[in-house]
Amino acid sequence: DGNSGLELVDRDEEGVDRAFRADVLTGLSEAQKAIPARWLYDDAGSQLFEDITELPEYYPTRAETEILTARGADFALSIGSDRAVVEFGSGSSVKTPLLLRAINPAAYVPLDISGDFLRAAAADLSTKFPGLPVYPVEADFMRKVALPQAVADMPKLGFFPGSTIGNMVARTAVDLLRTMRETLGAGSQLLIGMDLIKDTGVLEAAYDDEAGVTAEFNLNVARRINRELRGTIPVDDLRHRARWNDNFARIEMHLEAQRDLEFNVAGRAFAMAKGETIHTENSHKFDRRSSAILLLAGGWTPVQRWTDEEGRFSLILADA
Ligand code: AVJ
Repeated sequence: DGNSGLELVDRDEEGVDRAFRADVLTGLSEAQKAIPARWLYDDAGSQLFEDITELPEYYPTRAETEILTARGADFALSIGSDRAVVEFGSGSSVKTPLLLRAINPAAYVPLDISGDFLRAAAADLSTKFPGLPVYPVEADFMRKVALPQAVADMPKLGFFPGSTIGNMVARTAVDLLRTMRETLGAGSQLLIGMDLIKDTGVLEAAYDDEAGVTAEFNLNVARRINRELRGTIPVDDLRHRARWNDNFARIEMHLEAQRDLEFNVAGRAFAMAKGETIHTENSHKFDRRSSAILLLAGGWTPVQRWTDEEGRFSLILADA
């Protein structure tokens, strides 16, 4: 958008995001076409995701908020008030105040790749918690982040809500958990949200709602390709699909061709046969054991685990 001082996106002479183009051209050339889920979240996609969190079928946000509201006293006991809270991806404006109110930390460090999101979140938090030192950092948290000097000597609590870890395949998730450990340092803790395996009908409805908001969210990535990469994808001939893959314990979102299609993206030609799909997102679900194994592989030892009343979602506290 040009008005943030530091631009983390690498654009060519025409303003095209190079990583976006490379990911799309590579992904559309594979036998199972696929586009990495991060590209779903442009401004329109981020707004649609906010709308998703309020759908009757989409339980994760409400379930996690319930835990954060009900378990505040537990968090205070297990975490203490001397820590700096480091939030990975500070988009979630509703959950953070619940945690901060519960544990009353020494400082708050929101990390986000979007400077605009970051400044908005930091300003909002400073208003709600006038005495809390807030040190926003514009950074890609998939890499090790140098934290501000002001929190160098404080023990850290990493906060990674929303089951965002579930968007990653295991090896990427493990890499991220290890990177978080490097960012936070020895003696740190991590509070991480992980959505739970449940009835397939409930899961599939959460990702294929009656109102069609998730369908719009999914189709938005095709619209984005058309807009930003000179694409000619006939969006009206794609259909949103959400299905449970039991072998990998994940919901998969796909865009399915409703007829044989031919289209161009960034000057290259692609074809889809009727019924063929573009895989656009994974949302892995966990149980007690699989969440523990993932955390342990990432260098974190789970020490406490909370779920909502209905047992739909978990928040796990782990030690570095
Ligand atoms: C933001 C990744 C946690 O997987 O539940 C919601 C994204 N996709 N509906 C999720 C999403 C479709 C969401 N996460």
